[in-house]
Amino acid sequence: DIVQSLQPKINNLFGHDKALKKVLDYYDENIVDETQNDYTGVFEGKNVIVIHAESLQTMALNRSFNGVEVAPTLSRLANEGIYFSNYYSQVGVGTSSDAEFTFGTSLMPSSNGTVFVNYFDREYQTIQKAFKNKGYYTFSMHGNTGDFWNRSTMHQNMGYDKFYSKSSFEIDETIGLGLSDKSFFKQVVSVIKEISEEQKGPFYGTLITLTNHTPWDDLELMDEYDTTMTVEIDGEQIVRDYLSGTTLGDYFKSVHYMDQAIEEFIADLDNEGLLDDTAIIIYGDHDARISKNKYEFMYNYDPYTDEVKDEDDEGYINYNEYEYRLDKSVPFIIWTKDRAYTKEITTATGMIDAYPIIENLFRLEKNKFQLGHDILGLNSQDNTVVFTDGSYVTNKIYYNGQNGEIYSINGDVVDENYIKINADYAGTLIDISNDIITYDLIKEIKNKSSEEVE
Ligand code: GP9
Ligand code: MN
Repeated sequence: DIVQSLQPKINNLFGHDKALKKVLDYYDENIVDETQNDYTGVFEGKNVIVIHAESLQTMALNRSFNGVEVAPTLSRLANEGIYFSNYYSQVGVGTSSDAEFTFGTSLMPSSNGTVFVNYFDREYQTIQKAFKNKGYYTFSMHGNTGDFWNRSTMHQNMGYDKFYSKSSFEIDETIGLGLSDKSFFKQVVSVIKEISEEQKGPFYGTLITLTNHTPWDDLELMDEYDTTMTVEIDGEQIVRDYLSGTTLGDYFKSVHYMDQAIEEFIADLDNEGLLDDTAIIIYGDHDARISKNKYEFMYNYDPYTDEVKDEDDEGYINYNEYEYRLDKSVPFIIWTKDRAYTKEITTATGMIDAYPIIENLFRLEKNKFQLGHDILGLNSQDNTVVFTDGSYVTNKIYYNGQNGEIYSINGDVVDENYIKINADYAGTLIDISNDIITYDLIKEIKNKSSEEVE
């Protein structure tokens, strides 16, 4: 009995020591150095508004129906700003909250449970704290209750000075899960105005949208967005209503609504004089969880026959598992009103890279624990984006961590070594993150190094 009851304690001790050694060795070999490149400090001192866009996927941008774009504002911001068009969310079961975590810490989310719920009492090195250290006032805003994903606790832990949750807003219009994005953004502008008047320094604020959350079945308050396709058959114009009522059709309507909400928000900020010295950062938090067969239908629908093409038909798209996974890419946009930096980055980039990129643009103090890279400033041509299940994507291949399958993205051939080095790297990032999270190692390592200094 004694052995039995002591076993978890012994394992934990042993696990801790092993984890600490592994993490210290990793950072010894991968020192996060100061960098200087074309983008260092170019946005230093500007206010920051981060829009955490619920379920926004890249495939919704630059897509039109009947000549009208699904997301004209987001597409415009992407074209006018710094746009990562090959960017991936790296969430685990903690979805929205994992996106906030990876974006804010440059670590992978936990593989066992969810950081926001299970590891909320650990110390993390966050982008919010880094902005605070530069004299920024930090806040977050979201139309849902503060206890959802344990945000009230975790937003404080991450270094937000204030979290404006549901109770801070007037719930005057509800769509889907709660307060509509349009009402939310309208109300947010006046609060940001107050903040900017009251605070002496700049601000860093995260706005978490809500309306574009699955299941997109509450569309009455949204403008009618027409997802039909018109074709001419025997001189007659035929309208094919092939997507209405389907998950993808409803999703596009909902994204169109979010796009309008963001368009109005940016116009309102501008009217209040809040846009001139502010960088707008937008990311899709994770894919919309729409099943593969819906995409297959959309890509292979033939409006002339009103049927779905099969392998023998001309123009048939073999939409395999990997095309589907690549379609889960989400946008990452950094935009300023003066359009000072316009650039599309096609290098595979992950959400853990957001912090190092922003850190460089705003000249923040280096986060020594970051696992991501400054893909913008370092101008990488190839990069490895790791997913929580050990899969990864680069500019050349998608590697399935579950069965070892390789998908060549552009027909590139890679050698065994490339596959192995990246698979090891994926395992390392996942292990280091889990060790840090489970054993609260950032706190311990920081304490150790300050003791050494003394
Ligand atoms: C809820 C919202 C959705 O407040 O952020 O979370 P999700 O279901 O996407 O993880
Ligand atoms: Mn989400």
